[in-house]
Amino acid sequence: MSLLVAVTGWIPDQWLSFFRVEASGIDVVETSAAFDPEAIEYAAVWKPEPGLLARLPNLKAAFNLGAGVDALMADKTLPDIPIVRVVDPDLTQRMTEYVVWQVLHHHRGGFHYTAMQAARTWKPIPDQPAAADVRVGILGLGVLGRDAAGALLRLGFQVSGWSRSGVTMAGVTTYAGDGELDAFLAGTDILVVLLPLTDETEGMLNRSLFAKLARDGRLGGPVLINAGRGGLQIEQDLVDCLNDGTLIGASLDVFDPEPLPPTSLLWSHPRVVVTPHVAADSDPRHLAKYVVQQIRRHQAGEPLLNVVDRTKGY
Ligand code: NDP
Ligand code: OXD
Repeated sequence: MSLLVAVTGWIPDQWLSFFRVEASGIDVVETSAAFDPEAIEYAAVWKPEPGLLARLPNLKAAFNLGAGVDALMADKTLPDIPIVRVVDPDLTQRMTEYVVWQVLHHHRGGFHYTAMQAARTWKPIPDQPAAADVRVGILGLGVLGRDAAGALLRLGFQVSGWSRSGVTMAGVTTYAGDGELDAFLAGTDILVVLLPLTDETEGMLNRSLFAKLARDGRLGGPVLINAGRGGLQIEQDLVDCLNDGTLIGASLDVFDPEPLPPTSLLWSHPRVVVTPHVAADSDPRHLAKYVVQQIRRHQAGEPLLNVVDRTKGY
């Protein structure tokens, strides 16, 4: 029995070495060397070449080495096998760090103080709002959204969340589905986006949505933080809304395409923080363990955990 490891854009040797440590008794193979497609029963992948999995006739399950499965779902030849995504406390913690970092940046006047330091100017923001005065709305109250919500609540922010099913969480005002989206947006000063990219969510971060965010908040206007996927946002709308004050700031970790082209206006926009899709990196040490444990469960006849719902696309 073999496990195929195929990662695009990451360092394959690093992943292979951690898998080989964890997977005693399992033959770990890679795409750059010859392998027998019939021997592969499991695959651990990140953005694999489309069609690769369809060429493995005995594949029993594929493990996506990230939380978001959009790249895999875009492969129209994907075989009808369970697709398992990452749910990992280390990745979750990293995302919560990113969200807290960026919320505090906007809440505490990060752009202002960076500019004032560059100008050697002592200029406090008058009447700094308290966290309790600021409403953070999380679009996507899943594994990552709920953890970030918990950390923001502990900091004292007012937190709300939007999901498809209306999942509830103590201390968080929750909204469900398209019918409650406008009400959610109307009560949000800082919009944190932790949604998957699906047919339903693609392009939803557009001018029409930004215009529905609260304009009566203590920060002087709404802020966008997107760590979900770049395909959720319409980049031109974002730039225009930042320029005309519909948004007063943004933190963006994800783009379409990635890497963000050097010509993008987002790089140099004075009210934008750009990071290169690093909000929550997948750590090979943790994920090799996670995948191999799941393979052993599956071989013992136990159900796989965190299987993607192919009809919902996440
Ligand atoms: P989950 O599947 O646990 O959560 C997704 C949330 O989005 C759920 O609350 C779900 O609602 C909601 N949702 C999905 N579609 C809709 C819809 N059409 N309408 C309303 N709500 C919807 O995912 P995770 O929290 O683990 O991850 C979220 C995303 O974060 C990933 O898909 C990935 O794109 C991104 N990500 C980015 C990283 C980075 O480094 N920038 C790292 C890791 C992930 P419901 O609860 O009702 O199903
Ligand atoms: C993920 C990611 O989905 O890295 O885990 O974006």
